[in-house]
Amino acid sequence: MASIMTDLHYLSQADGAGDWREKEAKDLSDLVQNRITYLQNPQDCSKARKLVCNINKGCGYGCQLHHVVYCFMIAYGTQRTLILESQNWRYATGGWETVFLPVSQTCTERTGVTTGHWSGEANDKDVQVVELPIVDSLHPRPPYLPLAIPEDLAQRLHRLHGDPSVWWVSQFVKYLIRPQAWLEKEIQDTTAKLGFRHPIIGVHVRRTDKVGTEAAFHPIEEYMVHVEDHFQHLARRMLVDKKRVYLATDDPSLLQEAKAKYPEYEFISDNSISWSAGLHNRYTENSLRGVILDIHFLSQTNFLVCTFSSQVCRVAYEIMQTLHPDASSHFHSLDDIYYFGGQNAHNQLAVYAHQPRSSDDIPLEPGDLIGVAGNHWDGNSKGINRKTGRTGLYPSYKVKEKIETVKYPTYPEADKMLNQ
Ligand SMILES: Nc1nc2c(ncn2[C@@H]2O[C@H](COP(=O)(O)OP(=O)(O)O)[C@@H](O)[C@H]2O)c(=O)[nH]1
Ligand SMILES: [Mg+2]
Repeated sequence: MASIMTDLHYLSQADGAGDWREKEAKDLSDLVQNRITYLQNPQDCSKARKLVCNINKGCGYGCQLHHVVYCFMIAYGTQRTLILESQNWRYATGGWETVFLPVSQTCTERTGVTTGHWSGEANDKDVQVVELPIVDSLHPRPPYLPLAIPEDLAQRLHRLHGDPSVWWVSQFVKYLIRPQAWLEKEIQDTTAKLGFRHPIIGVHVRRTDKVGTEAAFHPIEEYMVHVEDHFQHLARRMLVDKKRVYLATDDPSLLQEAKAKYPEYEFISDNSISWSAGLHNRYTENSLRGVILDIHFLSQTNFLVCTFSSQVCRVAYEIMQTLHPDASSHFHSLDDIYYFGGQNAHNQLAVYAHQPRSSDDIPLEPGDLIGVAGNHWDGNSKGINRKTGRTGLYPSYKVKEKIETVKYPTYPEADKMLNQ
C-alpha cells in the first residue's frame, strides 16, 4: 500500500504532468479570483446590485468565516456585490478590516434604492439590496450552495483536483483572508520565531466546549498514529531530518503531554495561543490573532491530522487547497468526512454491486444513488441507499462521488480583462 502511494505520487509528476498541473491550477485560480475581484469592484456603487451579509452569526471564527463564504457564493451566483457587515464583531469590535483587506475597494456601502430580505433570485430581481439570513433559515434555497461546482469550470476541475467541491469553496476563502499588512508581518515574524519548517505535519486537537456536545474526545495517541504513518510515507520521497508537528489546540495542557509522550518529535506550537482559545478568552482580538495564525500554519503543513467535525480544521484544509494543485488527499480526519455546514445532499453513485456481509450492511446495485453520512475509515462508509430507502454500511470502494454542477453565471467581461 505504502509503495503504491509513492508510485502514484511519482506517476502524477511524470512526463511534465507536474508542470501542467501547476500551471492549470494557477490559471484556474487566477480566473476565479479575477471574476470575484470584478464582481466586488463595480464602477458605480450607487447602481450596483448588492447582497448584504452580516458576519455576526453566533458561533466561532471558523463558523463565521464559512457563513461569509456561503454569502459570497450566493453573491457570485446572483451577480451581486457582497457587502460584508462586521461592526461589533465578537472577535474584534472594529470589524473584519482590523485583520483582513476589505472585500471591495470601491463599494462597501449597503445603500440602494430598494432593500429587501432574501426571497429567491427571481423574486428579488427588482430589489437592489438584498439581505441574506444565515444558511439555517435560508428560504428558498438557491442552487449556488456547496457541494455543487460551477458548470463552466467542471471539466477542468475534475481533471485537476481530487475534490472539486472543496476547491470551489477554497477560492472564496482565498479571496476573503487576504491579510492586512500588520497581519502579513505577524505571520512572517511568527514563522521565524516558532521555527516553522518543512517537512511538518499539522495536528489540530479540538477540546473544551466541543467535547461531548458536537464531537467525541480523542486522546493525542489517536492523532499520532496517523502522524507516524505519514512521516513514513514522506520519508520514501524526501529527507525527513526531524519529525516536526505543528500542534494547534484549544487545550493548553496538551503541548506538555505531547512532548512528554513523544520525545522523538519536535512539537511546534505557541502555548499562549491555546490559552487564548478557551471559552473565557475566546472572543477577543488576541484570540482572533491566535486562531488565524493556527489556521495559517495548519494549512501550510505537508499533511493534516484532525477532526473534520471542527470548522477550524476544515478551514485549514480549504486553505491548503489554494497552496497546491491538488491537496485533496493531504489529510486524515478522525471523525467526519469533509462537509460544508448547510450544504446540499452529498451523494455517491454505486459502481459495483454489494451483497450484505452482515445485518449492518445494505445492498448496492451499480447506478444506485447513496446519500453518504460518514466514513468509518476502516474500508466502510455509512449511508442511505436512496432507491431502497435502507441505511447501513457498504464498502467505500464500491461507490464514487457524484458531484453536482450548477449553471452559475459566467463573467465574460472579467475574463476578457484577464486575457489582455
Ligand atoms: N487558536 C486556536 N483557537 C481554536 C482552536 N480550536 C478552537 N479554537 C477556537 O474555538 C473556536 C471554535 O469555533 P468554530 O470556528 O465554530 O469551530 P468548531 O466549533 O471547532 O467547529 C475557533 O473559532 C477558535 O476561536 C485552535 O486549535 N487554536
Ligand atoms: Mg463551533
